[in-house]
Amino acid sequence: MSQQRTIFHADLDAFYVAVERVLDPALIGKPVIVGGLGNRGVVATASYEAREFGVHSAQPMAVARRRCPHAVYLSGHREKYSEFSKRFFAILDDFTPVVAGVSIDEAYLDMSGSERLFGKPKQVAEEIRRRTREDVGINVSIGIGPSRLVAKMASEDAKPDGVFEVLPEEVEVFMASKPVRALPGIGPKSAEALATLRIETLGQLAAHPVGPIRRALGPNVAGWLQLRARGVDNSTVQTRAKSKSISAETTFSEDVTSVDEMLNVLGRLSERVGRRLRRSGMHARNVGLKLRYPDFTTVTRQTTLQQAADGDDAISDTAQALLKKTLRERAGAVRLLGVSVSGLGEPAAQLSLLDSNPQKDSAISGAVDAVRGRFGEDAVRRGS
Ligand code: TTP
Ligand code: MG
Repeated sequence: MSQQRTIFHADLDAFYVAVERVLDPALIGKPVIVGGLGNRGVVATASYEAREFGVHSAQPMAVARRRCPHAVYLSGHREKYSEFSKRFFAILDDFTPVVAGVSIDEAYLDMSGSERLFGKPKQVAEEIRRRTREDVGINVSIGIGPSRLVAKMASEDAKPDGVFEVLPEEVEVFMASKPVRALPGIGPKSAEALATLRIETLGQLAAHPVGPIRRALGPNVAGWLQLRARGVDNSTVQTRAKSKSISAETTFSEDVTSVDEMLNVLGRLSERVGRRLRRSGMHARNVGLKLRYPDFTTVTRQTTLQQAADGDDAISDTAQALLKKTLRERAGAVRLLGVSVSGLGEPAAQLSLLDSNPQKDSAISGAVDAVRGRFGEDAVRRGS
């Protein structure tokens, strides 16, 4: 028997429009269409208000203008979209090392076995949604299922701005009622061919004798499609290549003035970064601090460690020293704090004979990770 898997499919809602609305809140609530505005332009995305008029992605802009003449039309800000995308993926990285980005606003997460650490899948999904809303300013919908395929289809039902979970025992019923077009891989031509066999739903597709389907769609895909129609999908979530830095940051709902509180927050962010660093099996040479003042002036600084490390103390001591230095130059309230590590590499082999002993710090931090793994995030908070 194979291990039960829990896969998330996270997809930002009307992504380009959502970014435009962060940049210009006056667009909220209005039909907004982003895309090529020239004669031969196409729609990149339409807000849900515009979709009600039959506007959708990849549609010729001329058609959109006929269907929804009163919409706001924008050519968009490409650079901003990748910046927001990065921030979204940084949040996902906090929840599992197994994240596969499949487009600018969409990713699969393998959350199998993470319940001990984070809670029930639905709670975790709501937490991801909350952080995305607060840190990126955009709604994300999340589908949960025992495979990538089911998670992907569930996220369609989650939209907009929701979570939809399909439990393993619900998969068959969930799939059966869907039209064949809902299955990724079945386009208009395949749907037409299936319609001639009176196959409209995935349930009908799964139950139909395979012979006629082979003749309609070809011998190679028929059996595979029937399995998929029942929700069978064993593909794994393939992670991106190892990233070159790891970071965590937080934007405060109210600006923070107390230096003690800032130091505390840096401690917690350092633990988060440290945990991910140790999970990656790498040691970091540099520790960085990011600080944003209420007027949005943003300062980033970094220190190179004497010796590459992966312990919470090395990270948080360095980040806290950078904070003190930064505040000496400009004291005042702070809107955002972040901690990062970079210069990642394989751990050095020999033990340090210096006072600061990264291996010892690492061993303690590793033990803390293990306890957290068993009892949850708040079980252990290291004293400083
Ligand atoms: P999608 O996630 O497919 O669409 P969306 O985020 O706009 O809306 P939703 O997920 O709520 O249904 O695509 C993400 C972005 O990619 C989209 O905002 C714009 C861009 N895009 C195009 O430029 N052309 C396209 O044909 C599609 C589908 C998307
Ligand atoms: Mg999207």
